[in-house]
Amino acid sequence: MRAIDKGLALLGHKGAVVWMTGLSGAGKTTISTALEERLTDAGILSHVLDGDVLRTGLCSGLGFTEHDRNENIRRAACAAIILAKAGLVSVCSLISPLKSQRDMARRMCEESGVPFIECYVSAPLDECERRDVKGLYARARAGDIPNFTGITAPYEPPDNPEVVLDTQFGLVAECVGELLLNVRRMVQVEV
Ligand code: ADX
Repeated sequence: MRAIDKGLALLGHKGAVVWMTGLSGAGKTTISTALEERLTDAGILSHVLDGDVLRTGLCSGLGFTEHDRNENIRRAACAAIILAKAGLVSVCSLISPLKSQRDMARRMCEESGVPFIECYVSAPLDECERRDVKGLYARARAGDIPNFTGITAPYEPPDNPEVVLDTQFGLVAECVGELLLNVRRMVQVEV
C-alpha cells in the first residue's frame, strides 16, 4: 500500500499541503497555529512549517535574495511533501513573495500527487507596517535590512489562490474557520 493510502487508512484523512503566503506581519503564523489547533480538534493530524523556524535549521545559511528564497521555498515544499505523503496536513507559512515560487511549490505537490491549497493571507503593507510585530519594518525603512519584502523587495499577490483571508478587517477565528472548511473538504472523505 502506498504511504499516502496507508495514512488514509490509519488516520481517516488524506495528507495535503496548505501554502500560506503573505507579507511579514500579515498574520500567517497566527492563522497557521490556530489552524493546527482546529485541525487537531477535528481529529486531523497536521504540522506547521514556519519560515522563521525553518531558517534556523533545514534552511539555515539562506538569505533573502531571490535565489536564496527560491531554495528556501523548494526545501520547505520538499519537507511539506514528505509529511503530506505520510498522511499529515502540512501547513507551510512562508512569505513566498513571487508567483513563480508558489507555482514551483504547487507543481512539486502535483507531481507527487499531494493536494495543494494556496491561501493568501492578505493585509495591506501599511497595516503590516503599523503592526510591525517584530520591529523589522522600522529597521528596513532605516536601511538596516536589505531586500525586505514590501519595502525593498517585491511581493506579488496571488492571482487565483484557493483561499483569500483578509486579516485587516476579518477576525482570526473567522479566517481560520473558512480555511478549516476548505482543508476538511480536501482531506476528509466525507465532511
Ligand atoms: S521567504 O521570502 O523566503 O518565503 P520566509 O517566510 O522564509 O521568507 O522568512 C520570512 C521571515 O524572515 C520574516 O517573517 C521576517 O521575520 C524575517 N526576515 C528577515 N529578513 C527579511 C527580509 N529581508 N525580507 C523578509 N523577511 C525577512
